[in-house]
Amino acid sequence: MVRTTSFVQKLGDSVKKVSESKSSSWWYNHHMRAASRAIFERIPLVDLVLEVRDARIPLSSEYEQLRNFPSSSRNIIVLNKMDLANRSKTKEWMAYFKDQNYIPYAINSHNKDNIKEFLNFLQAKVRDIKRSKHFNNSETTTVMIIGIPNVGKSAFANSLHQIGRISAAEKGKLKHATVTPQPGETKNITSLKIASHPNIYILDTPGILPPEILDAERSSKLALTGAIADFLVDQSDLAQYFLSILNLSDEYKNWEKFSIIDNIENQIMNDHTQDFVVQAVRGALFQDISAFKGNLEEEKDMVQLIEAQFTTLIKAFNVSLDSFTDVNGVIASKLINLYRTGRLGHYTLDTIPRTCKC
Ligand SMILES: Nc1nc2c(ncn2[C@@H]2O[C@H](COP(=O)(O)OP(=O)(O)OP(=O)(O)O)[C@@H](O)[C@H]2O)c(=O)[nH]1
Ligand SMILES: [Mg+2]
Repeated sequence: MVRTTSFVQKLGDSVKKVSESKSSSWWYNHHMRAASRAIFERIPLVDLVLEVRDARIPLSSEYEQLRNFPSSSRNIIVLNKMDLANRSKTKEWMAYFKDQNYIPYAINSHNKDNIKEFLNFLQAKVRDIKRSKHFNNSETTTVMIIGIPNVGKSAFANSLHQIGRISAAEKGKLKHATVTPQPGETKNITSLKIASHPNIYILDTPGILPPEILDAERSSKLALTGAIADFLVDQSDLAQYFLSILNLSDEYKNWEKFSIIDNIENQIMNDHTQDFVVQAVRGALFQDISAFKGNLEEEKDMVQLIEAQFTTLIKAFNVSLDSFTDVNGVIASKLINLYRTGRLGHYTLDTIPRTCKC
């Protein structure tokens, strides 16, 4: 397999350099170390732990520190951002985790129905725990959300808080954990009430990465999905890595209808929703890949196609060559933004280990 190797290595090397650099103020800094310790101390004290992972990278987004605790029925693996992952692969990953005796749950934190179903599931689980421990129902249950940065812990906590309060017909002001597309946003542990009778509180926590990530492939996937701050990696490297994945997938085959759009520039000017830009980008990528005669298993051919795509995308994104010195950087950021919001297909980047009997 080439395929994505040199792109992976390049990205992985730069992430490794940053993680090794003691001067990096972002990576495993004083605040991350303190938060990691605080979370570690609380794990044995809470009733349930929800380990949020990114459904696009169910293994690479593991919260490694949790390995120090025996896996138990108190731990649930939440595969969040399922709307961005490949749907059938998510089903396979669910089967994999069940096969490994974990309790997995796939979710889109922005989907109210998903959150309602999850709340019902969680309340049933809490009742089971209370029955087995002979607790009475008035006792408060604490559930802690943990995970690496940017997997959607705060978005998930907010949605549970909102829907939980509405279902319980509770009045009063809603709290709000900060949600942003940048990793490393949450700095403190915050408690949000998500259910009454019995009372359930959820603890949102800061995202924690391992002190060092040595595996280039894992680093690249973390960077592409947004768990590592963008300013630490070259955006063009990220975009090249993404294009190498797209070019070997079947996703672009759905975009043929966008490749016959004429007069792109005029239409972009008149379209205020940006939908047209997305269609123009899909159409351009479809044309480039389907017209390419090389062998994408060969690295030099893949590089050649990606270079051609960067040129085509200048027009599709309507980027003016006069306005920017780093045109490739601009194209790269725009492309990554579309990928991360699911508008350039749904990819699950991790593959299931062979040991699985599922
Ligand atoms: N498409 C999609 N986006 C999501 C989902 N959940 C969260 N997001 C987005 O992912 C980004 C990160 O969400 P946060 O909730 O801030 O992530 P976090 O894990 O709390 O991040 P840190 O506090 O930095 O560790 C935001 O742009 C969210 O809107 C989801 O299920 N689907
Ligand atoms: Mg957060």
